[in-house]
Amino acid sequence: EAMTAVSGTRDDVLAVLDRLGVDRAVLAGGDIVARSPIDGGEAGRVTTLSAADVDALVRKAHAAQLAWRVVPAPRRGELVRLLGEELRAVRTDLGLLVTLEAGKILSEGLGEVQEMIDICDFAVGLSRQLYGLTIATERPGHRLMETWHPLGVCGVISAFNFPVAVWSWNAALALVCGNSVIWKPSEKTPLTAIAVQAAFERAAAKFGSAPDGLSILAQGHADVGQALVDHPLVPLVSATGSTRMGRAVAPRLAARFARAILELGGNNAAIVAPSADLELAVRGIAFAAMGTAGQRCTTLRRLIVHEAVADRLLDRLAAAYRSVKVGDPREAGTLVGPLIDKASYDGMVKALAAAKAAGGTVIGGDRVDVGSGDAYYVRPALVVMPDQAGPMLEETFAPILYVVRYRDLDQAIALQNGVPQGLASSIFTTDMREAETFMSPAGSDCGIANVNLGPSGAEIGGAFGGEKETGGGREAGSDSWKAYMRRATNTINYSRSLPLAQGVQFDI
Ligand code: UN1
Repeated sequence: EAMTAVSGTRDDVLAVLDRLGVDRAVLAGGDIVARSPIDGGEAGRVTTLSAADVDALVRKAHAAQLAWRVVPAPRRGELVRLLGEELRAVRTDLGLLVTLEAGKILSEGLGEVQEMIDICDFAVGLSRQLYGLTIATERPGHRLMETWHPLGVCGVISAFNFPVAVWSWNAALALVCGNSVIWKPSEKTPLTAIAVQAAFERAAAKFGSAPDGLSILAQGHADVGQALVDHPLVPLVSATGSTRMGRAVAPRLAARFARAILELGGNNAAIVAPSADLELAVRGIAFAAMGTAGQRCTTLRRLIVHEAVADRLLDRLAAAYRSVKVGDPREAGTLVGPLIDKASYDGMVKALAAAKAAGGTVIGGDRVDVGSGDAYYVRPALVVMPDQAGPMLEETFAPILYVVRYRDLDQAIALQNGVPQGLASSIFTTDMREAETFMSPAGSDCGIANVNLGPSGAEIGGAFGGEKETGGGREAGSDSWKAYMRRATNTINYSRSLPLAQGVQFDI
């Protein structure tokens, strides 16, 4: 497959940075390369911090937090409301920059910024709802209640694939909860981070009285992330990335009793039952498996299909895989953009070879020539496996959908749960018993379990995250905010006597 040469990202990046109010001088030099996976072109280099710089920044963020924690929460919400306004104003351009830097198609780039706006709105509402309980006390003349207090400096380590939304899930909540934020973005997406920081600074300027250092961008390599993870003034680190990264981060946080919100690998499955609406299933599977070129942590990677419908479904899927438009994500009609880099492509090649060695039949998966050797486009791969084994048990961050057949639902659920990761899952069925069983305690073991849609594309209103090797963290909606606060239990004695709990007598 050859297509017209893809190029011109450097000019696009410079133009969009101008519109986003980011000085082109940020590209003047440094040791992080700002490049676009669309053509592999470099826009310039960005300066980074070293681990030794982190201490001063954490101290600055800490000082900011001490001032911020006593600002009333609804007032803190006002800053996040202004951030949401800034994001609305730059939605199109920031979305385009996500496309340029992460390679997402335009509607997904925009969707990511929309997700930022949504979480800001959610957090503004929350800023008046950081409720603690009042609890029935066993003692007369007493009141028992809980109060939620700000926690401190929150570290955020994010990945290339959601270069802006993940920061916002954490930052919007952390800020209304009375915390400051230090963000170490992926080295692969430095420019989107700079643009987001600029939007935050405009919001802070409009707010007027935000302490300096409330949100700090710390670009750098793994040593900068590690310095954040090890800093005693950082009580919480929210880290998104591979399970390998999580294994490095979690023990270090545990060693100093800091909190971790870990959003690690997913190996997400969909079950297609005999009663499924196949038309709808094909569309749901196509978006979940091929969208974002298979580079979401929620991407559908395993399809578990009932043998009665497997042939029909596979025929339709194979047609979709053959026809889906792969190419420049800036172009209308493109559904699959580039992989982020060569390492990602190499990982896909390796996984497909392993799948073949394990008896898999591969449809698609070839590299697509775009006239630039430094860009890595692939036709998504559909791999029919004899059983769930080999590379199917791992997360390969590329568009590979493995397919296995099943006979009965218990077997399908066992397959769904039979991998080390536990992020997202789904079932396509119109049988109420099957759907409910899938969502029951004996069903999917994931943090996300959907019915009649794929595992990806979560809204911000729900808690986002997963179990097992996915790390157990929850971000965004529901009561995820509680992770960014500390809970104080308060007992107040308004009587003139001192009744002890559990009826203990201690008369002196
Ligand atoms: C991720 O891939 O890191 O559910 C997050 C989704 C998105 C978030 C994905 N809202 O696909």
